[in-house]
Amino acid sequence: MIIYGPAHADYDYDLGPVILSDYFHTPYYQIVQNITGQSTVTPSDNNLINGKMNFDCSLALNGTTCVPNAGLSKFRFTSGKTYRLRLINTGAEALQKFTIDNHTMTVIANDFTPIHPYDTNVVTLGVGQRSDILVKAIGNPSDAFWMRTEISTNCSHTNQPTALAAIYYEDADTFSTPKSTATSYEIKNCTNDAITLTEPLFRQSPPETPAFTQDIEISFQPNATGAMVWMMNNQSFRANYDHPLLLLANLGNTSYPDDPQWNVYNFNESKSIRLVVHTIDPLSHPMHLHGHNFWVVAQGTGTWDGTVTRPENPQRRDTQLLDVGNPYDPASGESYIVLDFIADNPGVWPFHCHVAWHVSDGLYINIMERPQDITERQIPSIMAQTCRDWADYSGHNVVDQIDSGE
Ligand SMILES: [Cu+2]
Repeated sequence: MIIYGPAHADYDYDLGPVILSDYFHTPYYQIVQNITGQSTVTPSDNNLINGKMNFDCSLALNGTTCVPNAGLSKFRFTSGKTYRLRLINTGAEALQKFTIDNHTMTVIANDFTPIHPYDTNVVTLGVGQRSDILVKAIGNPSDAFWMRTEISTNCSHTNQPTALAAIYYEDADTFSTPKSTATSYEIKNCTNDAITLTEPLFRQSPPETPAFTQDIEISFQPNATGAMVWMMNNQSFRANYDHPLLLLANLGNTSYPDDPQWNVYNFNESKSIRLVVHTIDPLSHPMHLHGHNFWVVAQGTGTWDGTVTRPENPQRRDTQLLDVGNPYDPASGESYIVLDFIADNPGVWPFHCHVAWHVSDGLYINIMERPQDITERQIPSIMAQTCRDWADYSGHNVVDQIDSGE
């Protein structure tokens, strides 16, 4: 779905969504079964732009699905015109580095939050992140160039990192193969661009001192049964399908002492909330909050010293990459992000890593916001009917919950 908001930067044509995604030949359910509770990784088999990229199926594992020569996505440019591309990382695990040979890109929005435009030769997108960019067609009418997205192998696991799409100018032969050279860029870490660069167009400042600050440590460690799982503050999430938290909260039941694995953080009537999220583990995490855009008031390595970046108008978005930590440097090897938001949306909101295998292994908490107001909300009757249908189904069938259930 595209929402056409007012444009704050001029362009001639909207090319619509450009979907970047890692791809696995092994079916999703099978991968989840293989990784849940294990410390194994499943590298992706390929990388796609708008669902396409060729593949040599002789390299595919036996018993997996593989379609050779799926072809490449193709785009048309007219010399001198400016194009808007709506980049989306819809993948399962990959951190994407998006480039267009010979072209500079102008980033105008992150996660649908308009920002003051800035130029870059590479756009970084963690799973679930979106960036709107403008590209000026500076080539000649007969030119052809590669559009590329590369899975960062420093930050993700893949056997084939490169996805290509072709851009043909108005007089180019659309059956030709572009001969352009890839943009070189430095991979320094597994974060988004510096938050000093990404300033929202519409100014909003978080409260100087949030009403409540929650520290959250992310770690990968064995649970009580020895399964390797992701934890937030030493607790891994596991859903109970029979007890939807929003329904319980709506009925006034907001404390679950027997079920620590529900990972509920009840912030009660706090008017503003700060999450200080940190890890020493050597993997990066695109952290996503439902129901809000948060301010990213700080990111870095070591221990946060309390400094807020551009306090009058910090970056706002709904998914932010937490960099890799360095477990060999326990004194200063942590990475952190600090996220502020206003508690203006009563509900029970997931805050989780967007990497599919991490959330399957429990990297997830529930943020309970203004529970008093939740009890006063009317839950639509279709939801109650869904609960009755579920009770009927699960009463007659064994439900195989192979992962955290998020
Ligand atoms: Cu993660």
